[in-house]
Amino acid sequence: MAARKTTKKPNVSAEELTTYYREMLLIRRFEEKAGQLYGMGLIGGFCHLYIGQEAVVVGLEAAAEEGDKRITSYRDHGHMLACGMDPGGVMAELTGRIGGLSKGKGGSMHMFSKEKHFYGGHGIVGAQVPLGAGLAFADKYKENGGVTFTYFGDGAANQGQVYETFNMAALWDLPVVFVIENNQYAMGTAQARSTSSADIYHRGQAFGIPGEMVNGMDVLAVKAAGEKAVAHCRSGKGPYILEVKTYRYRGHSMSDPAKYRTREEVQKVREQSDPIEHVRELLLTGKHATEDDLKAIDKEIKEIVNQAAEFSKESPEPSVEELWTDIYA
Ligand SMILES: Cc1ncc(C[n+]2csc(CCOP(=O)(O)OP(=O)(O)O)c2C)c(N)n1
Ligand SMILES: [Mg+2]
Repeated sequence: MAARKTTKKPNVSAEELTTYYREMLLIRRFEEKAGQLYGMGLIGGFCHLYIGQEAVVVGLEAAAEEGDKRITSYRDHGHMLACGMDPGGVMAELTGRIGGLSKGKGGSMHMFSKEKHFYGGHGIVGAQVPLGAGLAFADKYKENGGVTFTYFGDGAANQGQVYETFNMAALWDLPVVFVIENNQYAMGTAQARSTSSADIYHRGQAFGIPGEMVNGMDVLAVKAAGEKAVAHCRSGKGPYILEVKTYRYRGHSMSDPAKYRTREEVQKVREQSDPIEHVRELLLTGKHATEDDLKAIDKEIKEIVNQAAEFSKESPEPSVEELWTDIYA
């Protein structure tokens, strides 16, 4: 992974940096708490944590405008928190309670928000990619200037439907940013074992879709690349690909013992490239914040997450009648 560069002083305000710090920390602490609740047996089924990847979604949300859409895979808690969905509603969905965003009937992989333009939450690898292009098609048809962020993983990038989608998105100049969250593993398979080329974003070339590689451990780099991609899409030039190089610290899901990599590998990334530590350093060295300021933010975030966890335990399970609501028939 590209090493983080902190030598150049970034042109960014204290307020902006603090916002990114807060948003990334919320995702990290939320996910840690979800991991704990899972361990306690309060969350069942699949649960895929986003720890390590926080800068990807926080950087791209900073490049989005009101009305833009987002759609992603099952590793979706970070995306929901970053677009402003309620942490209590997300956590209560994880515990399968009525206060959850899908009334406790969807779980970790199946949450949506019309208000925040979040279209899921998809358990089938790659399924969200054509759906993302469909959302962009609707925006283009309605001429509303919207852009859709369609997130998928390095493993999903080897699926055929991704390339059928690239073809149509390019053919119709759809305003969609394809975000490849390259965390370097697809379940237990390292990228080099599954993927013929080192750079996945190159694959857009066959369809005339421009793209670039981005350091996904640097929220400012992600934001800058996101702004460029969004400007491209919004100006009517069609899709854009961002391959965001990142890393997940935890296993694929809560049931993964992660035997396919060493502890040292994970530790090295944590020590050398952690996205939250990066912003923390920028805040402290730029004298934008003191240790005490950051401690106060940490406390505030912990409080939000604790409240979300309390709500997720106190909210009742859905009643049997709920089986007959929110269905097509
Ligand atoms: C069509 C389909 N095939 C296989 C699976 C099982 N599966 C779940 S996640 C996954 C790996 C996906 O890896 P990647 O796209 O890199 O995303 P990440 O989990 O790293 O975020 C696989 C094979 C599935 N859910 N759907
Ligand atoms: Mg992956």
